[in-house]
Amino acid sequence: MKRRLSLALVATLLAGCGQQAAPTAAPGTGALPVDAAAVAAERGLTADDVYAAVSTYQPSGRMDDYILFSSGGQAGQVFVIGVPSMRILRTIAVFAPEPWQGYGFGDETTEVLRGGDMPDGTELNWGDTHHPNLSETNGEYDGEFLFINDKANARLAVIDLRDFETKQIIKNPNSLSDHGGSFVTPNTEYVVEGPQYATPIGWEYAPVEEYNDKYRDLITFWKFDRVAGRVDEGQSFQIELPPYWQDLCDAGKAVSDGWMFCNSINTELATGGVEDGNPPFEAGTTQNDTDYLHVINWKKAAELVAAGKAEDINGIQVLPLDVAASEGVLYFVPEPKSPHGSDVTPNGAYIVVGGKLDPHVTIYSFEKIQTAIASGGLETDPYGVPVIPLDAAKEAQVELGLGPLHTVYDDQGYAYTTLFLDSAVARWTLGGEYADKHPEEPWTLVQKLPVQYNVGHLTAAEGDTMSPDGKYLVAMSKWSIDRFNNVGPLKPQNFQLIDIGNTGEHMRVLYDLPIGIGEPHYAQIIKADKLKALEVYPEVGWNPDTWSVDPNAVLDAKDARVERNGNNVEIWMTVIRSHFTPERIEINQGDHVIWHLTNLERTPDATHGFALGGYNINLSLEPGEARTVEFDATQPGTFIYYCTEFCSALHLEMLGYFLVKP
Ligand code: RUQ
Ligand code: CUA
Repeated sequence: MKRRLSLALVATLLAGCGQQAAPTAAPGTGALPVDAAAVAAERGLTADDVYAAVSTYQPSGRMDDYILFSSGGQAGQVFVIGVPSMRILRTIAVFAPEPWQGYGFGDETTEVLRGGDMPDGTELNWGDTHHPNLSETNGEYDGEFLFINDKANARLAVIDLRDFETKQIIKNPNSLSDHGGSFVTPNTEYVVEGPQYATPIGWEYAPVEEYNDKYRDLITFWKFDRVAGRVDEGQSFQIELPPYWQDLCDAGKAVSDGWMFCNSINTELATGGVEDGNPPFEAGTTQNDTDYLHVINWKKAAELVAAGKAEDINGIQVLPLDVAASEGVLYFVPEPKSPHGSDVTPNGAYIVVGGKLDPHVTIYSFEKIQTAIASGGLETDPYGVPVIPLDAAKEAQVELGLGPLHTVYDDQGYAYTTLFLDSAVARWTLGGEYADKHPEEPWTLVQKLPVQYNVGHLTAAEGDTMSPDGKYLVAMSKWSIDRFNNVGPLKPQNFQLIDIGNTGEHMRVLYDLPIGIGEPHYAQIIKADKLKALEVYPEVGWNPDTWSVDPNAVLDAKDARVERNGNNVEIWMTVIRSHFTPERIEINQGDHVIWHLTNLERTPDATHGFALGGYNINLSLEPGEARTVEFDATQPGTFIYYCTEFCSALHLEMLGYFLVKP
């Protein structure tokens, strides 16, 4: 119901929200701005609108309580957003070149990007990012690292949250498609990359007719070396899985620590071919009433790999399917129907699976799964994997509505599930040890909140930890249709901030943030004070990749120089407001150029750019940063390098001539 606001009502609302509300105070003194009520009335804002506005507005200079890390979808990047203001703070370049960060335009960041190329050298310059995961210690976000997968090419990236920069991209040597990643184990022992569409191992050629025998999926456990801040490929392993198209995964925690849970969407083994009269994929993959929740004992798998039960395929240890099935690593439980999210509750006791084509979420009990495994006598699927009957593992089913996808949790014993087809978020109650936390019956639907529209994932404050915060959800809606000004047929996505902590029983939408830079999937929200990002690099001459002073850094402008050795020209350059030293460089066509640049600044935000027009070179040098560019001077002529950041009043004068003599 929309109510027009009276001035008195606004005053009451503002007073109720902790604002100073003295309608008689003089303007400009910080007391209640009576004209704010007039503005609200004139703009036709309802009481709900004013509540939403005062819940999210941050005065200039006030920081947000939470930081949201969102996948950037096909943009290939990560977006960083403040909550509750929903201000976009930053993009982190990951799988695609990003000019304003100088990412992928000549310096060492290009090597990071190229580290994810195909084994034959084919360059990959984009990614389809899906699920960012923050590093965890004892099941809590620790604010140190962020991981994200690329579904299009089966890759994983590592981002260091000291400087919010991508440090490593790994191409999966045996998979070409992933989806259930990245998900971390509770102490970030492993970063998990779960598969999606099956191919032969190493995506070798094999006719589709040989699908059942030759095509496989692989779940990858990338060993994370926290000290190095990199994945250690040599300590990582994979488990061979049937070609069932595993989908989303989640790691067990507390009681279920050591286990991993992934669902799957094609136990039908459909292979498409609508042009040959076969059922199309969408029909072929939805014939069965159930698919299989995969229950994986990763600690056991790691032991078997260490005991030599795996084989090396393309440089990584692969645990064969028959070993996984016979040695207690892999079990299946039926799950209805074309499932999607697989989400472990904060206490690790339950796994919630959304049915997608079923109006229920199904809740599995980890304890019941263990009992069924211990009782033995399980039948197997055609690949020899033991199957636990659904009834033996099921704790409850809750009917929520159409298209349940993903579930997150709060601190009050509620779960929240997105309903894609209903365009709604459902709040429902957990049972077990959560039953006392809320007044309602366990395992019941409490409220459905419409969101706009076709919501995919949702994310909760500290939601994937063992102690979620409640307070906020962000629903990540795929369609925005009529929510924003029309910008043509390609519409933005719509991130909707939802209040779940301050309004009694009722959820409500507080804010719509259009995302016109990709179609994000998942996001995570961390308490802002857990992040310990640097203001400036620790010392002048800092190399962000080696995390130490670069041997080629120039710490003083008087040491700037150019040296020639045959056809090799090496330049040591300093950068500071408002000049490059040197300002003239003359070389010969065909010279090989190695150009070291050091930003001497210590002032926060005193970033300089370095653009070399005509040579596709563009760097961003943050305070203290040292970078090196290497290229062949193939084009003769008079070129200009200049600073791309408006760093000072004399920024336009910050340039130099690069003369290449024919
Ligand atoms: S998946 S919503 Cu990776 Cu659900 Cu997209
Ligand atoms: Cu440095 Cu502009």
